[in-house]
Amino acid sequence: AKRLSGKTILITGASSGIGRATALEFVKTAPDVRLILTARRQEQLEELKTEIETLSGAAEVLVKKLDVSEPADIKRFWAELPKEEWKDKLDILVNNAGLVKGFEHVGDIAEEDVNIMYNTNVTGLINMTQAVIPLFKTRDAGTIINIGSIAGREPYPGGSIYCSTKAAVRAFTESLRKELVSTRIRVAVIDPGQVETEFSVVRFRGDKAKADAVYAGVEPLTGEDIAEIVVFVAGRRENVVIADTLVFPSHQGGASSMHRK
Ligand code: NDP
Ligand code: 8X3
Repeated sequence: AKRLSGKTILITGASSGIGRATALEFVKTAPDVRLILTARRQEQLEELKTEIETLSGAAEVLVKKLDVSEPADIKRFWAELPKEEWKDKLDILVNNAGLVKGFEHVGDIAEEDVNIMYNTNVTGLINMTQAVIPLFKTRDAGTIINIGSIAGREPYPGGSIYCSTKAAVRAFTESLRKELVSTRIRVAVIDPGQVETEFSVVRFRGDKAKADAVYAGVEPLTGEDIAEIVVFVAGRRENVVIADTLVFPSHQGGASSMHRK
């Protein structure tokens, strides 16, 4: 808690699921954190800000609408972010924004779905990272935590695009960590297995019944479970890098190894 006290943390995709839970977990761990909460849905972010301010009077929260899949929007975001108060103070970036669309097989995947997954999960994460690296290098400090997935390690049929985006996150993260070995900047990837969030509702394009079926007879992880790990990774002594973490619920042994009751 002491190590995270007063830290400035930027979270992408904070409007739901893991990102939202991560914001709350940082505040529970260090009540005086300073959070920059971003996503496309501003209303959810404003609600989260109110919830955080009720939880801790000492937390500072800045809400910013940001679509990471749009390079121009990322540029606008950084240009508008108050320099001395927020940008120059940034300590931690959590690249969490991401999504999956559909289960179609190669040959049948809509171009729009390919683009939204790559532009969000890969290009968005790269662009956000490129924006903070110069800041972190100037201070020879900073932590980048990327949310990957078991899907990046174990590709499955019907997941060619999503799985390959998460494999890209993994490779990008590893190159970056190696590029930064002469610095004090930390780079981590956390790969969750099955987590119940809005993830499957988005995958099935709003079909709640299909999304619920994904979690029938199993006990998935919650956003809070992953949030606790993000905050743990961020809160280690500055010389400690928890480089790589794979997290399953107990019924899961791999992307397609699942025990159902
Ligand atoms: P949710 O759908 O609940 O949350 C996804 C978040 O990403 C939302 O806040 C959404 O906000 C945001 N987001 C999506 N597209 C964009 C965009 N273009 N720009 C900015 N923000 C965006 O799912 P999860 O919490 O589960 O997902 C979080 C991360 O965890 C993702 O990277 C996902 O791939 C990964 N993951 C999830 C697993 C799971 O089983 N749930 C397992 C392994 C990894 P908004 O719509 O407001 O923009
Ligand atoms: C989410 C995990 O296996 O449903 O990243 O794609 S999986």
